[in-house]
Amino acid sequence: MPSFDQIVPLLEQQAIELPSWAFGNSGTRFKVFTQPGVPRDPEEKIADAAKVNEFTGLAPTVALHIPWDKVDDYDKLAGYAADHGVALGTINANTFQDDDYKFGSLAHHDSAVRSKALDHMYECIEIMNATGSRDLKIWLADGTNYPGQGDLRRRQDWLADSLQKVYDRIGDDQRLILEYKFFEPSFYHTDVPDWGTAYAQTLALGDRAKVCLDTGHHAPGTNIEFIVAQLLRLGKLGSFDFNSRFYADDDLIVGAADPFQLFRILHEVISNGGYGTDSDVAFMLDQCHNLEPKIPGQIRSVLTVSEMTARALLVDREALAEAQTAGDVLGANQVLMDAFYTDVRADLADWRVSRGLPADPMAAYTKSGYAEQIVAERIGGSQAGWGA
Ligand code: PSV
Ligand code: MN
Ligand code: MN
Repeated sequence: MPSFDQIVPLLEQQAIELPSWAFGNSGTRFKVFTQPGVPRDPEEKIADAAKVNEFTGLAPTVALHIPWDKVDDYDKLAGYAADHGVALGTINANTFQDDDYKFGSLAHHDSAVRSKALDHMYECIEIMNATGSRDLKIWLADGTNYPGQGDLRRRQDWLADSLQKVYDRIGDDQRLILEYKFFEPSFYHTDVPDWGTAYAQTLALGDRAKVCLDTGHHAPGTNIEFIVAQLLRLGKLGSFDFNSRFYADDDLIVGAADPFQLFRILHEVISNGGYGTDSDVAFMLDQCHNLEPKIPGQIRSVLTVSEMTARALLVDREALAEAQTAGDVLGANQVLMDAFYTDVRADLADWRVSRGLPADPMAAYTKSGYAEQIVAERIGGSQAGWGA
């Protein structure tokens, strides 16, 4: 097994993007719980995300969701982010919170609605041009609730046509990232339900169209790491939305439900060229904290991603390949498990200190007094938008 020192240069290449909406009030379909001190505007969300980066050194960019993070001046917002030591990242489109989108958006049967959704995508591309963002992430709530409600095949054609128009607008250095989800809010069919559909749709567009894998968007029991390996093999894994789930799209803290699954995913990422500065796979969190405080929730998640990445980097890949070639089932499995069971927490704490970061980011955040400061300063925080 490699030593911790050997993996440090690779660990240093890790960057995890934070979602602006993780810092606002959120809840379930039954109740949105408000928390004192939550951000009232996009600037305050960025300030909170910057705190996560300040204490962990792992989260240098913040993803925006439009229109939740709509502002008049995106140059100014990018400047504000830079002043706080972070940059603006992925722009997430939102065609799911308007009455016109009741029956869909880019896959809608009515060309007038598709056209309205396209205008939103174009607006997002304009924002990307202003913020310097590389990725436009599209998740669609499009689908139907009852057999017969929609024409499954024609909706794929409408979707393909719409996506082509969006793709034609993005710049040479920009990417269209299509996120799939097997159900919800539609319960009979969803227009982009799985990696195969996202792959087929993005393949038709071209090299700058890729797939986003949200770890909460699969049926229970799905082998997600297999999908990771397959998409990497096909050159189509664009990004991750990390979160964890027990049942459906629970959007819980990363690794809370199944840290071993996270390790297995990261093992495939690393083994198949999806990790590090040479790779263009983006790591993002997509969580909504209903019960726990927002900033510590994000700190916990980025630390867990870092911890599982370290363990996955420790896999002795030569020994693994040898055992696999020899048909040594138990030996191969042992190689993986040896890395997974390695406690890297003390080494990671030392590594953080060597980079001028606190050994224990959570404790340092608590001690900083920032939580008390925002409670005192901010009255009437805004809603995340999701789960409302
Ligand atoms: C949809 O469930 C999703 O995962 C998409 O990424 C949305 O943009 C996000 O959640 C909103 O929270
Ligand atoms: Mn997501
Ligand atoms: Mn989701």
